[in-house]
Amino acid sequence: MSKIVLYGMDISPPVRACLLTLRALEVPFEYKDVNLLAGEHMSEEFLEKNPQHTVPLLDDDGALIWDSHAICCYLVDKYCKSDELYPKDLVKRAQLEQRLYFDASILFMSLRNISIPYFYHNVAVVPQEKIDNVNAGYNHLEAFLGDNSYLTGENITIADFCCGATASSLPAVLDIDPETYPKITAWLDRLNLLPYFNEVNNVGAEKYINMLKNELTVECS
Ligand SMILES: N[C@@H](CCC(=O)N[C@@H](CS)C(=O)NCC(=O)O)C(=O)O
Repeated sequence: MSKIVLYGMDISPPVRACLLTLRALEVPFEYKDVNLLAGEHMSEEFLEKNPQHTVPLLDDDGALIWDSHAICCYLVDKYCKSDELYPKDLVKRAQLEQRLYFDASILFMSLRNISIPYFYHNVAVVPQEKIDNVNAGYNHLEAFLGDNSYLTGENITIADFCCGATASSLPAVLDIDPETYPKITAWLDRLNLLPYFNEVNNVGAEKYINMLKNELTVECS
């Protein structure tokens, strides 16, 4: 088997999505910590590997892949004997990919648009509009879940790992009210039943929440 290296930082939701996928697949890998807060992602060595300077970054025997969603798809396609986590059926795959693009462009972005100004520019006052974007993401997620146990049906997939890693970190900026969002709440409880979810995801998510939660205030308009 080829040598897999994942570059990441455990507080990062997209990194945790890849760690969840690797753990589900039981694929051995080496983990290399990249301290974003110390600027290690801007080093010449890292930029040569990923000019977009983001984690996660996967190095699979010299093949460099970044963006957590691309990494998770690649890992299942290459290393999973069954296609349950990322179905080959075209319609199921397209529906799952919609959830991945939703995470990449809406859900995670609503968090990144608040956390990056805070971590890199000490911007602790958050415009209400950015909080509204988080709420809009929650509303979509609640609707996508519908009556299903997981995001694309009754089976857990990489869409749950990607959106779950983000959703469990979003309380850093806005709590998930169980009365408003009962389906998201039940889904996260279900993900918590995975034997590795706490260790692989929640420890980093809690660290992330603790770093942000009491530091941010919402701008009064
Ligand atoms: N869409 C990307 C987002 C990755 C991302 O924004 N990662 C953050 C950490 S959570 C990062 O590396 N930030 C440093 C930077 O953008 O320079 C993915 O899913 O991998």
